[in-house]
Amino acid sequence: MLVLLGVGLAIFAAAHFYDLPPQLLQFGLDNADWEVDDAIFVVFMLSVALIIYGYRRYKDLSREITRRIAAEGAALKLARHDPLTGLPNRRFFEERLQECLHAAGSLAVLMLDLDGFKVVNDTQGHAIGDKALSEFARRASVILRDDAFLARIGGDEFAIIMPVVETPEDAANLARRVIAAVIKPLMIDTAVVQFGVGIGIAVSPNDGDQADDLMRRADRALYRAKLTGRSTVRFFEAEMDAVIERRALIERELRIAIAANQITPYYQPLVALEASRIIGFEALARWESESLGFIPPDVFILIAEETGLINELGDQLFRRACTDAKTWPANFVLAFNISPIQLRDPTLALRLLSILAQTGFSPRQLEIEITETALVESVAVAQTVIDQLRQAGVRIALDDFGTGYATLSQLLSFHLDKIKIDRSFVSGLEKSEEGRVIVRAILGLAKGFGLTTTAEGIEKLEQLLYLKANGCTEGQGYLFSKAIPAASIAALLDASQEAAA
Ligand code: G
Ligand code: G
Ligand code: MN
Repeated sequence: MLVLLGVGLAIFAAAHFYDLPPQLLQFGLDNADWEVDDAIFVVFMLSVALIIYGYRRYKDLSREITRRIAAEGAALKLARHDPLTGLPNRRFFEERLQECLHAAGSLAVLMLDLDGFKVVNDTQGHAIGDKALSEFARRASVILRDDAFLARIGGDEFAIIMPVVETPEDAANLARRVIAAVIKPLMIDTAVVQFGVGIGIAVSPNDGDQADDLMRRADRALYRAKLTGRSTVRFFEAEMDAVIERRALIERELRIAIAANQITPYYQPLVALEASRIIGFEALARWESESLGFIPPDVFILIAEETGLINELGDQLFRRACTDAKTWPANFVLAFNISPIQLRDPTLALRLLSILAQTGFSPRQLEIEITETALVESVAVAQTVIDQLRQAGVRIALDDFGTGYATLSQLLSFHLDKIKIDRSFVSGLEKSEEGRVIVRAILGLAKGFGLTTTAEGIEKLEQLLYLKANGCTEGQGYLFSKAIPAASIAALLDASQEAAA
């Protein structure tokens, strides 16, 4: 109390000696007849008010500070976590990996990528895709021990740090348990979806002692796992670096080759079996690189697909093929391959039709070859593209029939004109009665639905005779000819006419 009074007096005195606020002065004048008691009382009240005000201000400030700390904490959590699954994100993962690497001993980095996620996301919608990712995160979290660190580092990519491994087998066991937990089908609303997960593993210090080296190498092992098949586990191997570097080299050269128009279609004859006559050609891309030599099409087509170059390359090859095919006999067919990636683009049909118009090649002479995978992957877009092409008079052939996952009803709903029987069935003809039963069944099915058939990969006369006897309409294969350059076609046609005569 005394202290308060002291403070009050001090303020009063100070106000006297220095400049008093005008109101206070007025107050003093108005109340000049006040006793000292009254003055002391006023000073006392003023001091109390001042102290209460100070205290309130202090409380406000400390509340504000607490709030800011909490907000910063939330922002920090947001910056280090993925909002969808609540898992740590890539940044947090890298920080944690750095920390773990400071400890002595061996650790494992596992890179995970869902198999089949894109299809679910595209066909069932993003809401289902989101739920599937959350469910994946939940299942994986459940089976991980406390010391393993799981993060979502990209769309359907996850990563795990196993901070202590005695032997690499520990990491492989963990990977297998994750796969086992993930592949059980899951119900989302009314949809049943099922994924696999590919896993690549790098182990320190053998595969590197730096975070970025380990992550890159686990990624390379993952890339290989994905190529091998669904739900596969692969460890990093030194040879993978070489493969990836080679791939990067091919990709660089491929860009140059496309820009310079150096990839050209070759043409393999299509033969009508009954009449033994060439009725057209399938265009097959060939690339002789100046620096790398001959690169097989399955290698560069795959890279073109993965890099998105396939659309440009496909258009370029198609333009070239139409120009070449215009010089062939008027009733000849040009068969042209379209990859599943190309069929995801809704503008594909319009682009092909405009190239037809520009080159003056008739849509009625064109046969587009698509694979089952394309039909399963992006059904709606594929259907639209196919409808647009068919309306223009283009025929649609199903390539590599029997090697994909399409169901019969899916196949029928696409209104195909032709089935191309995969060469694995043709080479299976002489192997067993089962092989022959399958081919006869396919031919019967096609006939029943009014589809023509081309047998691929005919290499032997016996194969040809068997196919012809069982109603196969067309054939293709080394027995007739491999793919040849455009410039050799005239000579081939002359030779086959002479042979017929
Ligand atoms: O040509 P083969 O000769 O090795 O062809 C290998 C694979 O590459 C086949 O599956 C074939 O369908 C595909 N392919 C060949 N040429 C083209 C092309 O111009 N476009 C697309 N998308 N695929 C092609
Ligand atoms: O996937 P698609 O059917 O488009 O690919 C045709 C592939 O088959 C090309 O790689 C082509 O070179 C190849 N091919 C064509 N005829 C034969 C053949 O008689 N035997 C073998 N093994 N391959 C062939
Ligand atoms: Mn083909």
